[in-house]
Amino acid sequence: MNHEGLPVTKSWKTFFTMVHWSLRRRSSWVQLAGHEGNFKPSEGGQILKKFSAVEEACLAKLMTDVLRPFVPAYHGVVELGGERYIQMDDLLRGLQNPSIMDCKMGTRTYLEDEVCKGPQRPAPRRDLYQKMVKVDPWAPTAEEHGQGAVTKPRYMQWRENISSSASLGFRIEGVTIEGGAVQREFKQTRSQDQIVEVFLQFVKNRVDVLKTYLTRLENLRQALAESIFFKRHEVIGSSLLFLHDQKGHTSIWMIDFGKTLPAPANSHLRHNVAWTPGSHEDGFLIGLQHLASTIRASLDRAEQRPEPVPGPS
Ligand code: I3P
Repeated sequence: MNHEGLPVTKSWKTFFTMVHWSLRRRSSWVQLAGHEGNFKPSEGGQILKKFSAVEEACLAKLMTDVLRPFVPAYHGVVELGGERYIQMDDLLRGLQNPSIMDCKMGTRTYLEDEVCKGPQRPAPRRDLYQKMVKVDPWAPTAEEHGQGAVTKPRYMQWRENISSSASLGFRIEGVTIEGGAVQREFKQTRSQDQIVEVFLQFVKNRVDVLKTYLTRLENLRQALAESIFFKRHEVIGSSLLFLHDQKGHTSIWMIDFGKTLPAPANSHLRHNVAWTPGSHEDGFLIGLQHLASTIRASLDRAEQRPEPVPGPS
């Protein structure tokens, strides 16, 4: 439970996965979404996302906040087949073969509650151990190897450190270029230089797209500085979704609020300082600042490269 008495539900596979399906495989969308279980199509350019009280509370508040232009429009809760869903705008509506990048924001990607100490210590998990050794067989300690399991906070902190989350306050989760296959192999994409190369492939060296992204990020920064919502919430596991298409539509959206919780009443979140236990700081603005400098560096490089970067799609 959080301070408002809402149950904290798990965040889901990203919006990014769902929106990709909705475009690429329209005929099998329902079937695929059914398998996924968290999304359903809806009428009139909207989508349905499985209900989460935490996310619903955030979207409802965001609709009256200065951040509203940066969030998919929320249209309330609907019930379908005995399940509740959050209805919101499909951000890909009207886009042609869009390129999409999901950047998970923050220096911390787990909730403070997930690091309980003492008798409530989180149970070691075999699945997370297996994911860890797949990336780096040397990462687990001798004890973890012995157990064949690691705890979730340990796994999440390791993920933050092998990627750019810990150092830059954001990381690339997935990319699709012009409607191509989803690329997810970014777990060890850590340095700004590596990320610049991904951005250049993502935008196919387009200076105009990078400039529009930079302007949108600056507008977001200004809105965050004024936002009451942002002052009062720790934003964990939320992403910025970068979208552009061949017709020149370019935008950035804040998505995934399943782990965004109201901060305790007496806390004054700054969002630009390192987390210490109990501080509830998320490092969101550290990520925003590094994203802007990464895009600026990409812009500099794109201006020096006349030819489009050969992308993987
Ligand atoms: C997952 C990722 C998710 C997290 C999930 C991790 O790791 O960090 O954010 O879900 O935890 O396994 P990876 O990206 O390496 O696949 P939450 O954000 O909901 O915590 P889970 O295994 O408990 O679902």
